[in-house]
Amino acid sequence: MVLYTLSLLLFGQVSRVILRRDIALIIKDLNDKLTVIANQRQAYNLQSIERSAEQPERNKSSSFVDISKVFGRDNEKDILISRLLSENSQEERALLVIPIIGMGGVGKTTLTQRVYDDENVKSHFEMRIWVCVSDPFDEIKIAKAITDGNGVSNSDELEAVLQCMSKSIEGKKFLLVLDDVWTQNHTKWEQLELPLMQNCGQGSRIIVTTRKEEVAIIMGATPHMMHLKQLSMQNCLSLFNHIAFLDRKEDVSTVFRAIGEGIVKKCKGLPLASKTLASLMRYKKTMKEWQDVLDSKIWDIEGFEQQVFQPLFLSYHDLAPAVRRCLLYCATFPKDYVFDKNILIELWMSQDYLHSRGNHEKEVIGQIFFDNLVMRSFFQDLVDDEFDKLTMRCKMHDIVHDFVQSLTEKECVIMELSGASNKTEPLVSNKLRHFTLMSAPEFPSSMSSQNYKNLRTLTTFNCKISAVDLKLISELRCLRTLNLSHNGLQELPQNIGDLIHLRYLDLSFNRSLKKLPTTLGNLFNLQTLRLLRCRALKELPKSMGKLISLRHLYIQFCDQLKYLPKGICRLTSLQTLDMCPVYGSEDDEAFKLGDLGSLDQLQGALTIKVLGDWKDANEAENARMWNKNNFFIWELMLAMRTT
Ligand SMILES: *[C@@H]1O[C@H](CO)[C@@H](O)[C@H](O)[C@H]1NC(C)=O
Ligand SMILES: *[C@@H]1O[C@H](CO)[C@@H](O)[C@H](O)[C@H]1NC(C)=O
Ligand SMILES: *[C@@H]1O[C@H](CO)[C@@H](O)[C@H](O)[C@H]1NC(C)=O
Ligand SMILES: *[C@@H]1O[C@H](CO)[C@@H](O)[C@H](O)[C@H]1NC(C)=O
Ligand SMILES: CC(=O)N[C@H]1CO[C@H](CO)[C@@H](O)[C@@H]1O
Repeated sequence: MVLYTLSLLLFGQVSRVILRRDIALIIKDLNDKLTVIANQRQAYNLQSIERSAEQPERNKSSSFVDISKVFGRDNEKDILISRLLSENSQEERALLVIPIIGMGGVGKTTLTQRVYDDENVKSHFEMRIWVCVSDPFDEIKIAKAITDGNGVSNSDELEAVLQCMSKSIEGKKFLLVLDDVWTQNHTKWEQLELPLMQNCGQGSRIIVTTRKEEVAIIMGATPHMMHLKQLSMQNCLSLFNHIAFLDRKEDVSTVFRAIGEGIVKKCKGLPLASKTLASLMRYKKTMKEWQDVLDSKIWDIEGFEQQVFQPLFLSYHDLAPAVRRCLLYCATFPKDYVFDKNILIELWMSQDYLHSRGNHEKEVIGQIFFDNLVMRSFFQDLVDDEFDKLTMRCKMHDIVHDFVQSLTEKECVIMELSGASNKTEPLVSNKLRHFTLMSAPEFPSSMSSQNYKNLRTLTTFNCKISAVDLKLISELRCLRTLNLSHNGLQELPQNIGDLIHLRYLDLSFNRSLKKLPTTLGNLFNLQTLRLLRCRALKELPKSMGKLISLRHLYIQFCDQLKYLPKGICRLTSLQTLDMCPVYGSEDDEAFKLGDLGSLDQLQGALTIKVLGDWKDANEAENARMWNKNNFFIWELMLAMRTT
């Protein structure tokens, strides 16, 4: 926390180190108390917190309960819908702001989501827009989100962005959801509200969800606010039972119901708390385990919002240590981030959090850990990926995110830089291991200092970095994970090959990146290389044949790649190869379709792209021969020239 305040005082350019002070303090306080209690656990009954399962549960078949099922709130839903649809509101203004106020975990977002997806609501509005706002309130980001794809302006000038926004909503009856708003700065709100008000169609509505009534006040929307109260005991219990007893036999579960009721009382009407606890109890089989949770001393800890953090703590402490680490790693991502299961597993692997057991590959262990976190409700909103059927996407509730961030405040720092400044001197503790840089035009010059020599992860989000300094790279000797995707990189420095601990490298979406240095081949620990949509990339270095640890190579949409280096056929650990360009010429340096045969670990989908002057299409037919277990050719793209 000291970190947060100091960086603002001393170095004005850091617009935020993302961590909300109040919540972090509460969690720290809880954590301290919990540690004290744990130290006295002989005297108390805390075994259930302390003892963590040796191995995580592995029951995939039943892991995905429908925890999105909603109990209660029908009344609130009807009221909200009628406010959205009513045309003859006494309110004269075209734009009506409806704040929904309630404590964290009470279900504001869930209620809003239900209303947002209601068929009547859908057909009533010409446009529906959902924006996750969080803290801080960034007008430019919000305005851009509202504009979305319509006449996007690349400018970061507030005026220009607002104009663009005004145009995109002009005369339209829209429903705008601003989820999780914290700002109490009237000016900031006004800047956004005025153009919305002036340009919207009659009957437009804004729903604002927030934990603070002050937010509704600065919006001048108090007459329309809705207080979302805690769920009734009955509904909480139904929710709890729905999850906790899902796959138990009736006669068994009745034994537990009484204890369950006691546990639900501790949730004080918060659906998130009930859900978290229910997901924990689902895997507790004995009466004693249930009683231990009910009698846990953690319930005696007093404090603001403790109702929602206590269950999270219980559930967290019950995880196997290895799974805990994987959960905490999520603190390196910004709020509202949409996680991709496969990427997450590759990242955990890069940090050496996954150890293969028996004949299970690390990826399988990662899959088990992921399921485990889903089962415990640490992740939510699970959906299959629209484009890639082999992975899944999910999100993390913002309170869970607060929770993991506060447990890692010294190790993980997310820093957002404002505007054009490059002189920032971020304050870094020597415990810093994972560093996420957001919205920076380039790496702050201070990064080439000793402070970062212990970094394990360096990630950029929404940055526009065009060059990586040799000196910076030379400092990052311990780096395992490097994400430089979505920047404007032209090239990589030669000494990237010195980062011999690197296991995960993402350079995707850098459209100007023409080639990779030969030294890349020195990264003999590298497991994942992501080069998606590097559209200017003409070839991969021959030295890639030395990347003997490589397991996942992503090169889809690298349109200029004509062939892969021959050396790829030595990468016998390779499991993922998403695209294989083959060029129809007798070049010995080129990887041929026949070479696929030596990669016998390959799984999943592969696009084969056949380019050039192909006289003989038989080779293409050969590709069909590797139709092995787990491996299928997704698409055979024949781009033969017919001239
Ligand atoms: C998984 O769940 C099913 C259904 O509840 C149960 O029959 C089975 O024994 C469980 N398997 C393990 C390994 O716990
Ligand atoms: C409120 O927001 C405006 C516009 O961004 C800013 O200039 C002002 O300093 C902010 N006021 C406070 C008290 O933060
Ligand atoms: C920082 O920005 C200034 C201009 O704003 C520029 O002259 C200088 O070269 C930059 N420093 C670095 C290290 O990029
Ligand atoms: C890497 O950064 C990009 C945006 O800069 C982001 O979309 C992506 O999810 C990040 N990946 C990881 C693994 O952090
Ligand atoms: C310089 C350059 O082409 N940068 C591109 C890198 O990739 C991002 C995301 O696709 C583009 O927005 C940049 O223009």
